[in-house]
Amino acid sequence: MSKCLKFVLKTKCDIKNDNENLLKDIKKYANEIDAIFFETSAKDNINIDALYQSICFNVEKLKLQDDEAQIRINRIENQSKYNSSNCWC
Ligand SMILES: Nc1nc2c(ncn2[C@@H]2O[C@H](COP(=O)(O)OP(=O)(O)O)[C@@H](O)[C@H]2O)c(=O)[nH]1
Ligand SMILES: [Mg+2]
Repeated sequence: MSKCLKFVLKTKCDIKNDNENLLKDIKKYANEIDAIFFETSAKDNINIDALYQSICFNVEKLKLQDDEAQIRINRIENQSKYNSSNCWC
């Protein structure tokens, strides 16, 4: 099963924005699509490290989940092999 991580970024957050609802709407959207949200500024170096750390951390987490899922699949497959022949040989 292929999985993907989703990130929503409000970039250039150093720039003041008068639209008070904008941030709320972006966060709501991120939440709706199950994405991780960051406000970043390349210019002022805000949350750039945190963003990359989050990517690495969450990729590792996904890989671990995949490994655990594979172990469960192997267990089920081995179990059905045993059931069909009633023998391991
Ligand atoms: N104020 C501000 N300007 C930025 C930032 N990042 C990029 N820019 C400016 O946005 C313009 C487009 O740059 P680009 O690297 O293509 O960024 P993109 O707009 O995110 O694709 C350039 O004039 C950059 O100097 C930021 O974090 N803050
Ligand atoms: Mg660009």
